[in-house]
Amino acid sequence: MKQEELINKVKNRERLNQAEGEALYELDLYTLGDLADNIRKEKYGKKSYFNINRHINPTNICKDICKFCAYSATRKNPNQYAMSHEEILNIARNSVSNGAKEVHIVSAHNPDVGLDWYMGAFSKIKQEFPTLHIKALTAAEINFLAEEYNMSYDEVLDLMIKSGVDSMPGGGAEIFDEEVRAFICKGKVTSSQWLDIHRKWHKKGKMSNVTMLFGHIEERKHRIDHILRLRELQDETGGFNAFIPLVYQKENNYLKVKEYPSGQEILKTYAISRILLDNIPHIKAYWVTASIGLALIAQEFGADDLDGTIEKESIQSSAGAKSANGMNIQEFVGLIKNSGFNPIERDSLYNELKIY
Ligand code: V47
Repeated sequence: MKQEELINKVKNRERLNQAEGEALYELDLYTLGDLADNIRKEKYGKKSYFNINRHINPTNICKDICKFCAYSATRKNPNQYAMSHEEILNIARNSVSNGAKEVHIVSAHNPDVGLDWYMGAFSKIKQEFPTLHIKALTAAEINFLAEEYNMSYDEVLDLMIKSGVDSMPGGGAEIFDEEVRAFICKGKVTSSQWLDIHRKWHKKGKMSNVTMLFGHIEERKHRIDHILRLRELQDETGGFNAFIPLVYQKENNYLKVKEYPSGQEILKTYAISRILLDNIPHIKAYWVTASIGLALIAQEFGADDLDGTIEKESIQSSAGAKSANGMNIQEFVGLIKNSGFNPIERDSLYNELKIY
């Protein structure tokens, strides 16, 4: 297909297939950026969403070994920990007093702490803060809990709802291609299991996000395949709020990568996500992995959300990201404004709370 035909297809809002998705990468950056920016403008104008949130990572002890992970306690990171419920609650208390409206709770697959440790933390937080949104447990953790405690996915999901979990984060998706996945995270939740867990969650009337870890050993075709598998599930359920391309961070882990993605490749990936995912409302430029500078530019390449202030972050900062202490709200808002966009504080389900 000629580039002109491809461009017209995007302008006419026609759906693209795998080959066409791959061909988008061949467009020059500005043409591609413009196409994505027009779609973004149509949906959100100059609005850029963020929330005031707190990431909590209660344990780093993990029975799985993902080559890209620098967070789990291993030979390279021997500092094992598992927080008590009181420690988790104290973090939530402190964050609420600082204005947090969401806690994002993601752990490792720790076989020693028990199911009640995972679920009890949520119910205690919910009991004390009924309106605080709890976004917790990736599909990888849910698969781990189901296997470990001999439960069905439905049973784990129902228990989450009973314990006060409001939505699911998008972690654990990595790259769906089975061959790449077998190399980077053999043994953890499979692609079809990941999709099935989100399908089941959506069918219970709940929302979730989805990530894609890129910039390691995968190729462009694997990213497009990942995105199209998501588009298919979203057609069926409509339960995804946001797509989050995570840029691979390279330090302190076991994945040897020949070539890291350039800024252009990262921006192209945001733009292509916006173009292909005509049914997932939000594209999140997660500043933690993209760097704040590139995340701000990504607002002109299809992204409409920058995640949040985060306060503390352990997973990507263990692998080199500059996110350990989150971002000050005034600074965050100032950066968005200075980049020409209107910062809109949202809640976890994208209701607008405050226009800055
Ligand atoms: O799935 C692990 C990733 C994810 C590295 O739902 C790495 O709103 C880069 O899911 N380099 C967990 N990434 C984080 C996550 C997330 C983050 C922000 C927002 C949301 C949301 C979800 O972190 C894992 C994995 O793909 N990760 N190691 C690394 N070296």
